Amino acid sequence: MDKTDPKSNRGNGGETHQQATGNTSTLTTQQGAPIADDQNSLKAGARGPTLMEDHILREKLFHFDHERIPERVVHARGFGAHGYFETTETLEDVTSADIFQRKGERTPAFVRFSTVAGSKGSADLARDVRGFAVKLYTKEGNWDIVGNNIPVFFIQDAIKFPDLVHSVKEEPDRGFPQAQSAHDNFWDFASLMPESMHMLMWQMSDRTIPRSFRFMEGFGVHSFRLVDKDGKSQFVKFHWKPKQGMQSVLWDEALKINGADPDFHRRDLWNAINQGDYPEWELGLQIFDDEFAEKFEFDVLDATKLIPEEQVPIRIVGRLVLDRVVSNFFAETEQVAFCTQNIVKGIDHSNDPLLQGRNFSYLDTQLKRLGGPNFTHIPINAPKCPMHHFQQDGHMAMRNPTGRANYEPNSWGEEEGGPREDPARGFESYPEDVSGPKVRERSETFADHYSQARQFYISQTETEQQHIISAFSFELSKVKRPAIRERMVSHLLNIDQQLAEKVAERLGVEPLPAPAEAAMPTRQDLPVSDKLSILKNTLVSFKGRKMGVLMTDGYDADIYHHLENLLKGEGALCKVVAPHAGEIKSNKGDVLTVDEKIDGGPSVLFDAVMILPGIDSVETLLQIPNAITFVSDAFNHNKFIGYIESAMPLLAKAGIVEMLDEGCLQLDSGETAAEFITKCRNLRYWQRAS
Ligand code: HDD
Repeated sequence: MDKTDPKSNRGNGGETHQQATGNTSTLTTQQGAPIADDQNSLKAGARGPTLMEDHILREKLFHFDHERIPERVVHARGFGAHGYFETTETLEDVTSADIFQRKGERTPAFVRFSTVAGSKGSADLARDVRGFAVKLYTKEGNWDIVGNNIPVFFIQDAIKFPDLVHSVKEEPDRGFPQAQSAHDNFWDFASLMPESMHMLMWQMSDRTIPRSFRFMEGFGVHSFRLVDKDGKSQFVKFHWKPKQGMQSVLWDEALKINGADPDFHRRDLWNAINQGDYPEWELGLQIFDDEFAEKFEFDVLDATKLIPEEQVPIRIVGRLVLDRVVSNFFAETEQVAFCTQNIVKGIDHSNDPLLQGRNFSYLDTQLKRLGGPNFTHIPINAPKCPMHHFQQDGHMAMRNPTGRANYEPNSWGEEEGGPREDPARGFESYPEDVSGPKVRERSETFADHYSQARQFYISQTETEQQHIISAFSFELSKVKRPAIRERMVSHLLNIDQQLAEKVAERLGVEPLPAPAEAAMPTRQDLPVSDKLSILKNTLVSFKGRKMGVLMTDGYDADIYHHLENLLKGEGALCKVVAPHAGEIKSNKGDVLTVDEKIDGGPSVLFDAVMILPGIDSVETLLQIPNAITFVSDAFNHNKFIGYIESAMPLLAKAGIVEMLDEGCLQLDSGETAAEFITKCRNLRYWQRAS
């Protein structure tokens, strides 16, 4: 290339982009005019000022300057994927919803998972509720189930939502902390809102640090209504049950994962789908009638309460499969607009005051976020069934009614008159009797704030209870004002004495405060509900999980390949972690590509680990601090650890040789490898923790 050519500064080592990519399409302006030079602006002389005349530069900068849209006011950080919902049981007996009428029918779906508090660029493993929003493109209109991975909510009335969100987000004077509830403002608000106690128990449990989106449940939270073709109605709660089972990480892992891979959850979903390991959830319905609602211990319109599955069993009616990643994050994941008011005939809202407020808020927020009333023209939001209406114009209108008539009724006849109502097919609200004085009041039936919080706590395994105690202690230790800590302890005393005492001890709250004044005493008679625990419901399987194998040159090829094959058979992944990137060579001379250099692949990124140094090269690992923490962290996080004899010096340096337990296994034969995988199916060796 001629260095004196003023156009030689093209980047890519002097190649044009077309040459570098082999792409033959021509770069154009937004107006479609081909561009000859995208490297240099138009100037008066090579060293002179840029000319205003440069329409190509101006168009490019104009567009770039306007690339951002407001992030969601909550749930800003999210990740979406496409898939389908398959009806596995017809429901004509309880609803006229078209999606449930034909067994085996598939309905396109889009799902967005999210955290709540953090900004768009925050880390995935914040301790936070996860959003689980599902858009079902049914043949009779879009139906959105905008849920969370927790079946209850912090507040009972939508009027408190802005306060809740303000309190958990960054404190307004200083602009931090980011994506954390561990600060004064959140706990100040929460401790003044006894109705949040049940949700706080869930928030402080392992539910809020899921291993991945694939391993969490989803809930529609509110009671909705199902309405059948004769107008008869029953209540319903929606549940998504992961076929992969449930799994969470430890808090210490969450903190470390955030450093090692802040995109851990989105990368996991992206990789799983691209590898053909499609995550799947069953849709379960809890259906109950007005009679049950009347006699149930709590108000079914109160979003801080759940109905234990033991009381109303779940009926599985379909499955949701995610089988396609987005092709453009902004176009799909960022622009998708979920709205609780997107329901279809056969489904209806209930009078839950939280839901009623949401039905305003979601539509309203899209106007701000997406810039106008035509956001349903964006492909990800558009129904996939025919739609005809007289709504017109506005910013960015892509579809306007055609023909003469843009109003209704009209007398323009079939051709020109446009769409007409269809009383038989159209949406009908359930004609519930409603009357009452206009009041700003909370129903007395919403007043019990502690009983289900207690039921949740006593339903957990001892390990899970320990995690809850630790989480409360950690979060409240970040609170600076002692009165807030004390107030929280006084609430915990209404939930469980031991829980309160342990948290108080760790916070140095002494003496114990008096229990908080309660509108209703805590019920001691609610039974343990096993379904509320993650660990009591662990699916014994290593499918979809990841083994990290710490290796060096000279590794034993037989052991590695045997393990790798077993993992493949299990539907799990095997990742090579080594002191250097590139390749490593086995004792037989064959070569493996390294997946992670040790400092980029700590054991927190894996579900179980294997330590497989070359016979003579464990010394290399002993010199690397990250190799030592790879082992000690895996042990402290109760992971299953496989090792070969020559790894012993590393285990010794990690301080675990004296403590080797049933969760650690020396592999020396095919049989022991199989035994190791069988152990790994339990996901964690929790006995180590106790
Ligand atoms: Fe909400 C977003 C879930 C109460 C107002 N919410 C949002 C998202 C999820 C939920 C999953 C993200 C959707 C997406 O991925 O785009 N929200 C819930 C659940 C609630 C809840 C399960 C209680 C049961 N939300 C709630 C209330 C209000 C809102 C009470 C207001 C009165 N939520 C919003 C919002 C957001 C939102 C401000 C922000 C972005 C958006 O809607 O599209 O309108």
